[in-house]
Amino acid sequence: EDGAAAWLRYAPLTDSKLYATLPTRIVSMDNSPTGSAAAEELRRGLTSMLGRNFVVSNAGTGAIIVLSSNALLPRETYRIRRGMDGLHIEGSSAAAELYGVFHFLERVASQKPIVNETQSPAAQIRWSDEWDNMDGTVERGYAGPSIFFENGHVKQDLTRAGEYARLLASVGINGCNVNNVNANLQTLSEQNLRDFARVAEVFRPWGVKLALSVDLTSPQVVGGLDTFDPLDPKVAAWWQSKVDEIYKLIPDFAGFTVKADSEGRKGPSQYGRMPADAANVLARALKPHGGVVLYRGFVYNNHLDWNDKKADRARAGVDNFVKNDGTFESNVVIQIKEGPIDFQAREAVSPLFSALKKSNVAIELQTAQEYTGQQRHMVFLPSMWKWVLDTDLRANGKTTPVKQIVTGHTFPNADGSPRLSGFVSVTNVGSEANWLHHPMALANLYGFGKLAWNPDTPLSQITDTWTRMTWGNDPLVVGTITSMLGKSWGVYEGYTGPNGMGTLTNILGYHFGPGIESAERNGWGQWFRGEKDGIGMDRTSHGTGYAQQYAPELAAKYENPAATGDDLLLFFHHVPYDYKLHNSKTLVQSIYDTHYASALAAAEYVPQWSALKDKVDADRYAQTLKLFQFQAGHALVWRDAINNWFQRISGIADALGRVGHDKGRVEAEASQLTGFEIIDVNPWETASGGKAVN
Ligand code: BDP
Repeated sequence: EDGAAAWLRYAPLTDSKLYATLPTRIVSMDNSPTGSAAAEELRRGLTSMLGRNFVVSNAGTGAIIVLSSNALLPRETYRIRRGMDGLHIEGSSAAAELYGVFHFLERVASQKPIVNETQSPAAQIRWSDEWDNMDGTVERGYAGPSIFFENGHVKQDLTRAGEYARLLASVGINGCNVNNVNANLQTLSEQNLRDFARVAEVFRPWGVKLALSVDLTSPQVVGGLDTFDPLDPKVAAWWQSKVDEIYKLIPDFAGFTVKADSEGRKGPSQYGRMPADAANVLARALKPHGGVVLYRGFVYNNHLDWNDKKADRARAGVDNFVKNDGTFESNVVIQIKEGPIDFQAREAVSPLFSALKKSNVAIELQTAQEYTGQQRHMVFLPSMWKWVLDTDLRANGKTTPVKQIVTGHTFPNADGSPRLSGFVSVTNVGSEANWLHHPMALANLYGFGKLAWNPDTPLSQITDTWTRMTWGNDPLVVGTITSMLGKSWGVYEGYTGPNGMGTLTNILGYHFGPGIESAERNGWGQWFRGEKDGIGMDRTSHGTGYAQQYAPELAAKYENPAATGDDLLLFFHHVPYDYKLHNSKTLVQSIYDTHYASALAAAEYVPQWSALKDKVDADRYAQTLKLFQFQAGHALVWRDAINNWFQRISGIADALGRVGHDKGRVEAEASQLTGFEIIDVNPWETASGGKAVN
């Protein structure tokens, strides 16, 4: 198996007693492309899993499975119920029927009983964003070239794009933005739009709507105007006619994603305008067609002054957006990264979620493991996302977990209805057969869909069901994989950057492997201020004041190092290396110990996985084993780089004498070498002994 089927393998069940009485005739009342896709999916899945021949017809009575729409159900809702004549899967729309079918198939694949149930999604926006460039590369993509583009154009063969939409639909994702947020300036050219219509077409049967990233200079670059000032009437007119042109080609177009005034992208600030001015001009053009603008909250200055102790990139979201609160059109949604910096192994939850009280918001999560091991390390990210979604931001002094805010309930519309809101995953799949490179990384995309549908879904349910569908129902397989996934975030955080330091990876480039000092003394603001006297960013009111961007109860907690908690300590405080943690160790000793324990835990994935050798298929077994072996070795590189650096900067030796004295280790530079030279490595801490062979 090459993993292309992901969790939709529909492997034959070894024990199918539970479904023995399931009728084999599927009667579909809905002949729309989506209705037909649902019926065919059901036929295909059940035939394959149960080894009986299921057939689809348009009418019939008796023992049947009926697929039909039911306009009385709420938006995007499905209902599964047993009736006198058989089993009914109903949906408020064809897409909802499809969600019901996938859910039903998932119950069968994971050998769960069929029960009567009605399910609705928690929020309307459930999108996957892909950072694909039109030349076929994928920014922060770790699984090969784009499935959408090549040589500057949309691909001729979009088979994989259609298969991807099926995968997205299977977990309830209803929108997909296919081009990089750093958008090609020609995205909206006539030719490109005709090509994008072909992508929308292969998405359509799966109920996945196409969205596009657009650059705000388009009126100038594509339209030939002399300005892109959002308040200029010519610019507004241009956007309106461009949007009308899009809807002629793509009637179900979802909308635009906008990255502006950030990391070199131009934006409204060029004309002294605000984010709302830019978002609204697009939103007004989209509104008559039902489209939305996802305006990214990721607006910051990447030329900050490291010497300025008040400078803090984390502040940027609130500083830039709160003054616009209440001025956005009703179809603008502010898309906020889960943390205020950039997808680190752990950061505080963005305070912008609770600071915007009169705006629509969505949470942006990153399935692509940019800072979390790039799909060469196993990290089950839903553990992190759940921690974020459950974080109580105490808006208005009340219980307001992030999940309540991003599903529109904390700050509802004036009429009491939930705000337009939701979830966006930056996924970045590629052309490799299994979409994301690491077989375990698929659990992240699956888990994203499940949490976006219902953020209260227990993690254990996500790992259990995904494992059963992906690897089979054998108890040892299920037990081993769910337990490995369950601890993997903590393990990765432990050998990279614990205590809220950030990932401590190479910052100025590819974001992989240890690169501690690369984060400091540059304008990008991903600093942790590791100095002789101590480490951590002082974000209290004595420092950058960032902690005050939270609601008062939380601000008070984060002002105080003891109350902050060890997991985010260095995100908020600059403390000496011998600062005592709640675990009663000094900070630096805890860092040494955590790195040793976590690297060991990563090494243990290898024997744990090896025990499954004959219980999973040989190809995926071997591929995964190699990745675990790599992770085990790379975790050692991480461990030693970080521990050596801490020992040198703090001047405090590891109480157990391990750091810098690795027993049994032979350095390459200590060997007899012919035709090679020994070189110094910069930064020194990224190679053991600071040396490499060239
Ligand atoms: C950072 C990535 C960069 C993206 C940027 C963004 O390193 O490639 O363009 O985020 O989200 O994480 O816009």
